[in-house]
Order: sequence, then structure tokens, then C-alpha cells
Amino acid sequence: MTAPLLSPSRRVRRTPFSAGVEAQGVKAYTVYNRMLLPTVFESVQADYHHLKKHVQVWDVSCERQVELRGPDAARLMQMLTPRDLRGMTVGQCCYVPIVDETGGMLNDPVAVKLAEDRWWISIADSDLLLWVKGIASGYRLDVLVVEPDVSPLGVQGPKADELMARVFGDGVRNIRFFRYGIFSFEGRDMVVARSGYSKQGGFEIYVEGGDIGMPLWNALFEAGRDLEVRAGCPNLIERIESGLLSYGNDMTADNTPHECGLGRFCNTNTAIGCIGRDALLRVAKEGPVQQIRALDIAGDAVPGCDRPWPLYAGEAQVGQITSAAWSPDFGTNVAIGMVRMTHWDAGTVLRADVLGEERVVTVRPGFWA
Ligand code: THG
Repeated sequence: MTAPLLSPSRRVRRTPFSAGVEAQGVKAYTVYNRMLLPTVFESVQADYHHLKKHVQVWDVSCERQVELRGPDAARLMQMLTPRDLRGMTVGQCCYVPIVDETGGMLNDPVAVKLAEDRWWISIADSDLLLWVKGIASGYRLDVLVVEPDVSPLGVQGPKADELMARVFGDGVRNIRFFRYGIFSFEGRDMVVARSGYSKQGGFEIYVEGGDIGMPLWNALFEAGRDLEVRAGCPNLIERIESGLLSYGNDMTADNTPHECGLGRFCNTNTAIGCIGRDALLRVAKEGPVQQIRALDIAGDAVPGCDRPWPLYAGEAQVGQITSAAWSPDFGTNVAIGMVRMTHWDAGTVLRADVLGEERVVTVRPGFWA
């Protein structure tokens, strides 16, 4: 059976790199922030092995930016998140849970501080722009909230430093984790950060202006020929092994950051102004009653997880699996799920209903990578 096609339409936005992605033989897309996001080039497993060994260029344009610009930009940014941003400097990026007035997760973006009065929020798959514009308007803040023409390009894998140094100069080697520098390509200044949605190391280039997209794409591939550079994309297997969460899959607005294991990115006591602060102070005191866990699923390779798979202990449902894939390196199915506190200890053995098939599931002490 061949997979159904995705009908092209204006509502599903192409990216500045789509021509390059197609020329490199993209085999499947998903839609993320109403934009094309490649999911497979050769195969998910072949892409995974290549990512861990070489270097890949990822079209992650769908990580759209919400730009805050104006005197109230920093105040607005702090209203959105329980992470205390007072110590954050220009040149820094921060992974920030975004919560609503009940403490529910609205997004889990990377915030980029460009200046005291200018920020980018590099969003996951939810309509954060509308929430932010609503708050800016409702509180009559002196700030502009827009989606600029900025498209992140990922360069991920163990040879990412070498490839990036060839295109942007050796200075990129000195960028520290979750910091950025401004580097020039063909006379255009670009924000280059050491970050990305894999644990193989690498960078994200925030490409401003779609017109420079393909020239940069082509330069990276020409410079990386002997490094075996390939087009790639966020890899399902690698990101589960690494414990990188997927908004809309592993968590939704029904979950608090604490349930998502993102309590370490919250300073709710001192995050004065955060809209969800009162709600989160309450849940932080009690602690969550369910939390995200790394899970092993026994048996053969599982199918793609396109709906939650319930987890049982005896007759009682005690959680659900929300992401899963066969890991060639660990020889098991790796998975992420939400598990109730009575059953979340490492080593706990549960049963999953995987589309009518029963599977043995074990709670792990942590993620694989
Ligand atoms: N990079 C950028 N924008 C993004 C993503 C990204 N937007 C969409 C999506 N990814 C947002 N979600 C995440 C999830 C995890 C991380 C980044 C964005 C991440 N986490 C590391 C971790 O959890 O170990 C590091 C966190 C830290 O130590 O600060 O990198 O990937 N631009």
C-alpha cells in the first residue's frame, strides 16, 4: 500500500529551501505550523544512521518566529513563560515553556534575545502568534508582534562544526551551547546558534529573507561534498532516544510543564508577571500526578504512533504512549509516554494496547542518549 499524497495548496506553505529539499529526493512531509516539514529522505533508519555519523542540512523553516519588538518586549516575553528571564543576556537562547492562565502548555519554543527590546520566539507546532498578539493587545503593551520572514536551517551531526566553519569561518567553532553569534554569508548577517532538535551536535542558522535561502543551501552542499553531507530532517528515532519532546504529540495544553518533565526550565517563584504563575505555584507545590517517561516496548518494530496507545496495569489505565520507534542502536522500541505516579518508577512493567496488539512495556530510568 502506498501512502496517500499531500495535496499542494497555498494553505500548506512551502519554504525558501523547498526546491532544494525536493531536488534531494524528499520522500515524505508532515505539516507543522501550516508549513511543509520533511520527515524522510532515504528511510527513517538510513537517515538516523547518517545523522549520527556525518552531517545533515535540515529545512526547519516551520520553526516559525514570533518577533517581539518595542519597549515592552521583555515584559511581554516574561508574561508568557514561568522561566525567569532576568538573567538572560543578548547572545543567548533559552528553551522556554509557554503556559496559559491555568499553567497548561501552549508551546515549548526556543527564545532568542536579539536586544533588550527585540526577541524571537522559535515556536513548536501551535498558533502562538495569536495568543501573543492577544496578550499584547489586551494589556495595551507598547510592542509589535509579527511573524518575520525568518527560516531556520539546521546543520546537525558530528561533522557540523567542520561544515559550518567552511561556509561561515572558524569563528562558529567558538559558539557555546544555546548561544549565538552574528555571521555573514554573501554580505548578509545571520544569527547562527549552537542548538537544534537532535543530540548529535550542530547549529541553527536563522535565515532572514527567503531570497538568500537557496544560495546558502547550495553553498553548504558544495562545501560538504567530501563530508558526505545530505539533506536531513528531525529524526523520529534519534529524537526519542534523546528525550526531545514533540508538542502536540507528547504534550498538549492539558499538561503542565511539570508533567512534561520541564520543571527544570521553570522558576515560577521568581518569574513575576508570568500569566500562569498562580496556577503553576499551586501545582508545583503538590507535584504532578503524572509525568513523561522514557519507555521500552518489547517485541518487533511498532507502527507509527498516530494516536495515543493506552498503558495498563491490570485492568486500570495508568498512562499512554505518545511517540515510539524501533531503535537499531538499542535493539528495542524506544518510546515516550505519560505515566501516572503510582506506576512511573523505573523498572515498572506495564501493558500497552498497540492498535489491538498487546505489548510489554518497561519504564526506564531515563532517556537513551
Ligand atoms: N530549535 C529552534 N526552534 C524550535 C526547535 C528547535 N522550535 C520547535 C521545537 N524545536 C521546539 N521544541 C524544542 C524542544 C527541545 C529543544 C529545543 C526546542 C532542546 N532541548 C534540549 C534538551 O531538552 O536537552 C536543550 C535544552 C536546554 O538545555 O536548554 O534543544 O530545536 N530554533
